[in-house]
Amino acid sequence: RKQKGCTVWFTGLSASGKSTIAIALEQHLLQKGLACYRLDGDNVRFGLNKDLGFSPKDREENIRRIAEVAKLFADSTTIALTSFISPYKADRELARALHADTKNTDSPLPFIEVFVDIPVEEAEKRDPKGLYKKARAGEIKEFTGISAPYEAPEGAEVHIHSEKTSVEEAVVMITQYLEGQGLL
Ligand code: GGZ
Repeated sequence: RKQKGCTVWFTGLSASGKSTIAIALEQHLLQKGLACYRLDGDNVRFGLNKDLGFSPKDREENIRRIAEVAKLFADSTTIALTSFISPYKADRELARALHADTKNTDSPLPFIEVFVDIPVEEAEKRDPKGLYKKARAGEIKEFTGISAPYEAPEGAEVHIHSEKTSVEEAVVMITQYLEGQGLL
């Protein structure tokens, strides 16, 4: 049976666990023999988007380009996994709309939004890279959750409460959703 492509779009605060879950999901899919590709800050913000910072305009352009690239992977029948804060509702809606738009692809491509939900206090307690501390000290400006907004999704296909859900459980939640949609 031919694999279908789609984009699994993670959104959530820094230190919410998005990348950890995306990596575990990628491992799970690869073990099943499915083609997938994970886009995250490490391979995008240092390459394609190295000209962009964290102003609202730059985040918008960051998300727009990532959405276009994810869509191309999905169109190639790969499962694209994206792991970016994507704090603005309008930018996520644009990413979704691009996947539905058939101007540059044969058919609409499924877009699955996964909200990795964590209270900002909890993310700040985790602070694995010390970024929240720097943001509180004013050393990082416009830091999401501290001095820049995070607009929580309302209609995410999968909603993971990060403090109460293990990485393995999160992977099961997402794969069950994808199976239900006939995507796995
Ligand atoms: C938020 C920032 C900022 C600011 C640097 N605000 O925990 P991390 O380090 O590894 O993940 C964060 C990453 C966010 O980049 P994204 O491309 O996902 O953001 S967005 O979707 O909003 O465009 C964090 C680091 O970059 N970082 N400065 N000011 N996160």
